[in-house]
Amino acid sequence: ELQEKTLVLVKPDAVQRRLVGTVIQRFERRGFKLVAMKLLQADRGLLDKHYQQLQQKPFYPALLAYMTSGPLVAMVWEGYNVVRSTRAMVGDTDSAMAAAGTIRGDLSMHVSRNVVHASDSVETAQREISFWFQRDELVAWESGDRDYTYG
Ligand code: YYY
Ligand code: MG
Repeated sequence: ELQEKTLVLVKPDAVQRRLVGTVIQRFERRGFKLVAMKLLQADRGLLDKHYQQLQQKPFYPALLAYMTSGPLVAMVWEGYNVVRSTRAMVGDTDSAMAAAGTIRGDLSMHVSRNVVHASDSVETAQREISFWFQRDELVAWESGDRDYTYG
């Protein structure tokens, strides 16, 4: 499925640390196609939906404070196996355990400031994309290198 999509958030710590370009570059260089992107200040309502299954966790208040502390960049990336590949590129949730070579392993040190979000399944991705983007904010375009990216 070449049109599989995933949601990536460049979290507020990464925006403050001027890592937005670095994160985008990782996904671009892998070959994925950017189909939506915006900078926004997330509010509590949006994050409550996004992190629905974490609302009862003890760290949730701190997570909310962090995620609303400044702007973040929301993006949708498209391509073959993009959900699984992106999770592998992002690395372990706990940055302290994340392997070198992953985004978290290279750019961060602590679970509470782990630079990026990426959807964890195709179904989650579809739901998360609908929370962060209107349908008409996704851009369908043909990338010129397609025959050189896929066999
Ligand atoms: O999908 P992923 O971001 O890798 O981890 P989740 O288990 O979905 O948790 C979401 C988010 O919550 C995580 O990126 C950091 C934060 N968090 C935390 O602050 N402390 C924990 N012990 C676990 C997760
Ligand atoms: Mg998650």
